[in-house]
Amino acid sequence: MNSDQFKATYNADQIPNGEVTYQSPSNIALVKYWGKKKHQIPENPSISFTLNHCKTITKLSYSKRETQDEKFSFDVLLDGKENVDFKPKIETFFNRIEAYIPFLKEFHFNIITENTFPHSSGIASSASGLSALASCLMDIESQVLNLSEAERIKKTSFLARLGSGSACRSLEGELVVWGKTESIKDSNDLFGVKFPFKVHDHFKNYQDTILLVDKGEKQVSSTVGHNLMHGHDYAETRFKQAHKNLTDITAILQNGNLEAFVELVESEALTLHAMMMTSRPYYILMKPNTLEIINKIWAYRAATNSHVCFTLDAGANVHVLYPENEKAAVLEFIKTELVAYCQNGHYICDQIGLGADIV
Ligand code: 2P0
Repeated sequence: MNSDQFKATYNADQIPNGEVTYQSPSNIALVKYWGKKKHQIPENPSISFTLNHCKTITKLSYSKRETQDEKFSFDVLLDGKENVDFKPKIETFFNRIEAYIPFLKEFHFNIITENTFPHSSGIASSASGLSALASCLMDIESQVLNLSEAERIKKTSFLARLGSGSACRSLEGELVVWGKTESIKDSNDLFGVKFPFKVHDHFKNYQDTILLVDKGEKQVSSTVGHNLMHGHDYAETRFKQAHKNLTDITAILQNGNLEAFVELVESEALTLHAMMMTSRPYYILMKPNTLEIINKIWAYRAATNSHVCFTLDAGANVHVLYPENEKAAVLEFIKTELVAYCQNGHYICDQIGLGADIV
C-alpha cells in the first residue's frame, strides 16, 4: 500500500468559494494504538467502537486568496473562541497533507468548530476534530474529482490519520480497524477500514458511559506517549500482543462471547497504562478515582451476572462499556456507586455510532 495513490492533480481554479459543514464522532479503542513510526504509521493494528454523541461539528468556509505565499492562510474558532493550542495542530496537519490536497494554499479558510462534549472534559477532541476537518476538505475535492463514496471515505481517513492517528477510525461505524493485521484482509497502515464481518447481536447498540474523573489537561500528551514506545523495554512484546488481541477480538465480535470480550478489553486498557508506567520517563495518567471505579466494576460483576467492563483512553476518565440489554441496571449502578468518583458528578452517556456525516 502506497501513499502516492492519494496524490491528486487538478486545477484548483475550478473550485468556487463556498462553505461546508461536517460532524464527526470520537471513537474508543478496544485494542489500542500505542506506538508509531514515521509519517503516522502505527506499530500495531487497533480497532475501535465509533461513538455517537461525542462529536465535533466543523464549518469550513473557503475563499480564493488574492495573493499566494508559502504560508497557509486560515483562522480557527473553537467553541466560539480563538484557541491558541489548536492553530499549530492545524498548521502541522496542513503541512502533512499538502502533498495530497492541491488547493490548500489557494484558499483562505475559516474553520469554525465546536464539540458536543464539554471542552474541558478531558475527552480528546483530536479524533473527532481532525476527522471532521478532513471530511470538509474532501467534500471540496469531491467537487472536482469524481470519487465514489468508498474512495472519498478512504482518502478522508488517510488525511485524518496524518492529523492524528486515531482520527482515521472515526469516519465510519460501527467498528473500524486501522493497521495491517492478518485477520482482516484489506486492513492497512494508511487508513481505517470498516470491520468486515457480521457482528454478533450482543454488540448491537453497545453502550459507552464515560465517567469524567479528571477534566484537566493531561500532563503527558499522546504524541509524547507514542514516542516513548521507541526503545521501550516491552515494546516488541506489546506490539505482538496487540496483533494477537486483534485476531482474538475479530472472532469474539462475531461469536458474541461477552466474557472473552470483557477480559480482552480490560487487559488492553491496563496494558496501555502499564506501557506509560514503564516508559522512561515513566508517568501515570490514572487517578485514585480511576482505580476506585475499576474496583467497583469488578465487585459489581462478581456480585451479578453483568457483562459491564471498562476501558481507558490516554487519561484518567473511565469508559464503561456494556450491552444494551443491561442498560437500566448498569445506569442504576453508575448512579448509585460510580458517580461519586466523577469530577462534579459528571458523566456522558454514549453508544456505538455510524461515523462522520455532512450537516
Ligand atoms: C487509541 N490513543 O488507539 C490510543 C489509545 C489513546 C489511547 O490514539 O500522535 O491522538 O495524534 O497520532 O491518535 C491517542 O493518540 O495520537 C490514541 P497522534 P492520537 O485510541
